[in-house]
Amino acid sequence: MKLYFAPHACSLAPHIVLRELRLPFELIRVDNHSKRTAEGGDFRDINPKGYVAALRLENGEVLTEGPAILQYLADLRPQAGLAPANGSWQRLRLQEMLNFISAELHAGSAPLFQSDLPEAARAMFQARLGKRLDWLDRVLRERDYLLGDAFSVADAYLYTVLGWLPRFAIDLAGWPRLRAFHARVDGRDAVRQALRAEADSAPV
Ligand SMILES: N[C@@H](CCC(=O)N[C@@H](CS)C(=O)NCC(=O)O)C(=O)O
Repeated sequence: MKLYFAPHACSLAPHIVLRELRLPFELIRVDNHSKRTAEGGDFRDINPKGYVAALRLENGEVLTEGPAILQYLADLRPQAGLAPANGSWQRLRLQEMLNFISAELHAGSAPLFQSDLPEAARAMFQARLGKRLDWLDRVLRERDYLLGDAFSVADAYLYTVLGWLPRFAIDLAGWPRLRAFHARVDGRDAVRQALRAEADSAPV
């Protein structure tokens, strides 16, 4: 398997999960501006949508979209418990959470990466993000991880997105349970290894 990634982008979530599951994989860096890959090709030949993450399987199939990749990986090693069984009610709870992170946090924060975003729009997106974080902070009142007491692929995704907040001048101090969650996940071996590998990867 090959994971196409850009450092600190949303591809960090499947990267963490690959390491949590101890699956064999190759990490291929992508320059998100030039769209060149470390293999020397044009990334749009791998994912015509032009964005990471993309997972190339041994059979040549390329899977894109974070929530789909995360569930595919978890199902390769169901005994690791990173996703509830397909068809179960709890699996729907996972999908509910992945969609929330994808649509409300990930897509909701994307405009804030633009330095030329008008101030009024920036304030509006920040306020909306704040409401979503309020809800998550309440969810974490009763549990250490999004689905309960155990780490799941949704936690890898949430950890990744929370890591962007300082760039938007959003301080997790305002959401103490989210801050504790971030610190908890940050200490996992797979997370430390993934961050180190991304930092050590050569620019394309
Ligand atoms: N819907 C996609 C969004 C992926 C996405 O936003 N990727 C960003 C990095 S976090 C990217 O590669 N952006 C570069 C671009 O759009 O040109 C998913 O959930 O996987």
